Amino acid sequence: MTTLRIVLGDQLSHGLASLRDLGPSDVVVMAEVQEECTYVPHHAQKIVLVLAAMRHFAAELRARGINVAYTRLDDPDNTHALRSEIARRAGEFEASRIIATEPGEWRVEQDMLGLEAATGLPVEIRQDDRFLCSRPQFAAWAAGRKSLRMEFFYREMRRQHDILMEDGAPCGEQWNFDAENRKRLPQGLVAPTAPRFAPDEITTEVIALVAQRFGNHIGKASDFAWPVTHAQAQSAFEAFLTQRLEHFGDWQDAMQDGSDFLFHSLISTSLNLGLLEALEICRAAERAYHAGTAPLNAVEGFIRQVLGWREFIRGIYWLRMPGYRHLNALGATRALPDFYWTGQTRMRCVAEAVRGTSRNAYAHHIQRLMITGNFALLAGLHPDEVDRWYLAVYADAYEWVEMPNTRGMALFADGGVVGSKPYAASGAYINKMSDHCGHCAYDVKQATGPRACPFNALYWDFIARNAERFRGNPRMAMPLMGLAKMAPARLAATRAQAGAVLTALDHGEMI
Ligand code: FAD
Ligand code: DLZ
Ligand code: SF4
Repeated sequence: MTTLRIVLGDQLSHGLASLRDLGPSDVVVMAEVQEECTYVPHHAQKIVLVLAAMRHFAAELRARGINVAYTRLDDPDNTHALRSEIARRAGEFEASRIIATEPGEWRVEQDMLGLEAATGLPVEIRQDDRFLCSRPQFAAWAAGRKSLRMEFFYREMRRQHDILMEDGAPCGEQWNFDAENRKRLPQGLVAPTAPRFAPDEITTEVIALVAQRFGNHIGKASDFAWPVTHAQAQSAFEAFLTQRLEHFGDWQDAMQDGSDFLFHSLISTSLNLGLLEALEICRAAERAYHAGTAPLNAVEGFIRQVLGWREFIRGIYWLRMPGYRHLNALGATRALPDFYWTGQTRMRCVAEAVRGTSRNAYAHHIQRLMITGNFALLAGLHPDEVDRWYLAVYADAYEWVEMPNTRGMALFADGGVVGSKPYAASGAYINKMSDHCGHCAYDVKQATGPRACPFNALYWDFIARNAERFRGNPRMAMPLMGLAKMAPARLAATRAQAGAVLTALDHGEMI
């Protein structure tokens, strides 16, 4: 009686639900398949990351005496889709049943749900309890609420898991210290270097495979340096705890020309693969606070990202899929400009975000939200195209986390499910939070004229063209008031400038 135990590319946890109660004749099935490597044109380093981590995990399972049927990308028998690989293994091992763990993507879950019909075997799909809030728990929390706000969800998670709590109240008598976490970086400040990992033999082989097969994808496989094992992920996280957590809060929203990582933790690639555990991470950060090695604004800010935002975003994805992937509340239609792939733009802030993205398959949150995301929002880029880009270019991108962040938080295409207002900003915000403008061909103080920062005109054009939509939203009252106060001639000139920028975009001209 052989049971197939399915482990997908982002399910590399030894405690995974589908790996529990393994019998001696059970077979773990893992498969590298072309379909998963190409359903969007993933960054070369993202493919290396997933395949190299999968190979290391399979080796760890085998070292524990577990039988693993592992399909490599270049195996001649590879059918190159997850469902057909599982069906092939079911026949090969004359399996009597299949056990899987909830996939991270709706598309893959549809595949798993079709397995019974494809194989004629019973299929059990177990809850993915690596997440701290199950899908039913989130649905129960959401039921009957008029709006779903992360902040209230987060407080419940803090209480439920007893994190940063003292006698039933939040540590520091405040749930959220965000107001302290919006500082600009002091000039000349150099962030500690984050550890990068030299490829071993397994990873080197994957790098060569990816370079050969996906050489036309964005990024260089040979620059790969992300953690691919539990041990590497743990040491990367410990370096964050001891060297960067202390200032995580202060400079969480800051950007610096030439700096790719600043004080961010860089744990998303490992967390999302299953190389780190969310609860462990939060407890370790909490210990740093109690030990006095990191202040509360940093620790609370960090824990809110993992316990709050990460779980909330996943909850929204499963609550609202499959309809969520079609939402386009602002009716955005424009094609994604080429500079999202090439970085060829005179807008320094965008060029820097794309440069880091291309180099590392990484950009930090504010670059994703307030630079590339903000530009996409203001310019009215189609959410399908923007989603495809974010899903492709970041090493931590899986649809459950990418889509609500992109379509919801950055583009407001969900009409206010993830956030209560669009994160729209002019150049002034970027100038406040970074030193990019000092290196830019454009002048951040100008809204019209040949050197005017494109974000300025696009911002006012965005507010003006959506004014009716935003009228009933109290959080949009300030920008609408600003719009109303603008002299008609100035508004007309600003909107004409925006029109010229958008026309240039449509014609593929350099901006
Ligand atoms: P840190 O800044 O150090 O934060 C710590 C951890 O908190 C992260 O590793 C992550 O696990 C979690 N976290 C923080 N913010 C969020 C959030 N908004 N949603 C979910 N988790 C969060 N994150 C992904 O993991 N995958 C994605 O595909 C992804 N796409 C995004 C797309 C857009 C448009 C935006 C605005 C954000 C996206 N994020 C995504 C969220 C966030 O930007 C990344 O998690 C973060 O930049 C990863 O870097 P870090 O590990 O250094 O994070
Ligand atoms: C992202 C990715 C890539 C590039 N390759 C594979 C693969 O070869 N095999 C696999 O099982 N998973 C891969 N993944 C992850 C999947 O696309 C998808 O995100 C997860 O299966 C969802 O749980
Ligand atoms: Fe970006 Fe405008 Fe500043 Fe240039 S001037 S870096 S385009 S915000």
